[in-house]
Parts: sequence; structure tokens; C-alpha cells
Amino acid sequence: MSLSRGAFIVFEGLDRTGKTSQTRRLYNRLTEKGIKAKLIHFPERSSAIGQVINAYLTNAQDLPDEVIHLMFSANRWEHINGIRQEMLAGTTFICDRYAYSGAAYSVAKGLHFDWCCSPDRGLIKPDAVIYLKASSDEAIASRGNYGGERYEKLEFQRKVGVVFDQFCEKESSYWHQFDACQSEENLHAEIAAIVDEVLKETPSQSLAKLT
Ligand code: NYM
Repeated sequence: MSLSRGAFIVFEGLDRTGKTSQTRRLYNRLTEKGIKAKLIHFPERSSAIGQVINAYLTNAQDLPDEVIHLMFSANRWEHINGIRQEMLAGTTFICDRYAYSGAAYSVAKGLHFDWCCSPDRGLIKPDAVIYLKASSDEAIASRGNYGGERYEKLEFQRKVGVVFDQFCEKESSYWHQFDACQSEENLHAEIAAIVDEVLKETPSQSLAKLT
């Protein structure tokens, strides 16, 4: 008898919208229910590629926009086979940022949308994207440590948000939008309700690829 596969749940949104807290809460909830789950976060900064990305984000190193874009994608590719194997063996992955961040931040800098999406084609397609959208970006900018890394500037974040909104509209069959400015507790409850529905469906569905 073949094991049913795990799900691939991606969280997306601007910086400081609460993705990391919400992914942790969801992870705790699933494991408490006895669901085998793992948390992953892109960029995954520990690999050789990840260390270059970290140097770039902390302004220790400059790179052309195209080069850093391809490195973010390569960072996903270097982990995807391991993720696929574990998913097929039944583990659900909760992923903090994915290819949509890759496209959104680079398109906001002025790179071409299709060019930006192309290196990620073939990666695992998420079963659901949980999009944390700030109803007030000023509220988000006042959260602790804002501005510490490259990209954490209100004007730039607004451009990134436009691209996330476009994805949300175009990929509405599996993107779910939530108000990131509500209480952590409420937000978690709303996300949990959607994820419960998604988890009922995924075991019977085969893995798809980003196109
Ligand atoms: N980021 C993240 C990108 O520009 N492209 C990508 O492909 C990914 C995954 O990295 N400002 C940016 C968005 C964030 C920054 O992410 C660091 P985090 O989640 O704060 O570690």
C-alpha cells in the first residue's frame, strides 16, 4: 500500500507581516494533532549559496540584481529533492517564503516578470499559499527591527506588494489572502481553518510543478 503524501503549504507576504510566527504556530498545531510536519524557510542561509545570499541581504556584499535572483532560485533547487522525498513519505512542509518572493522582490527592482519566474519552473507547486497581506503597511513598518536588512523600505515594499497581489488574483485557486494586521491569535485560527481543508484533499492529489 502506498503512503499518502504530505502537503506543501507556503507562506508569502511582505517583510514583518508575521509569517515566521504564523508558520511556527501552524507547525505546533499540526504536530500536536499527530501530523508529521517540517518547517522550512527560504532563503535557507546555511548552505554555501545561502551564505552569499545572507551577505547580500545584510549589505556585506553587492551583486547584480540578476545574479542574486538566480542565487535565490538555486537555493530552492538545492533543497527541493530532499523536500519531495520527505513529502512523498508523508511529511507536510510549511514553507516560509518561496518562488513568489523570488519573483516579487526582483520584479519590484525592475526585472522582467517572465524572466524572473523562469528559473523556478519545475519546482514543486504548493498545495496552498497563505498570503499575509498588510491592510496598513505603516503598522508593519513600525514592528521591531524593521529596516535592518536590504529591501525593508516602505516605498520598495509597496512595489513588492503589487506583485504579490497579482499572483493572488491570478492563482486564486490555491492562494488564500489574510489580513496580517489582526491579532496573532485570530490570524492563526483563520489560517488553521483553511489548512484543515487543504489537508483533507492533498493525500489523493499528485504533486504538481510550477509552470
Ligand atoms: N527574498 C526572499 C528575495 O528577495 N527573494 C527570494 O527568493 C526570497 C526567498 O529575502 N526581504 C527576500 C525577501 C526578504 C529577504 O527574507 C529575507 P526573510 O524571510 O526575512 O529571511
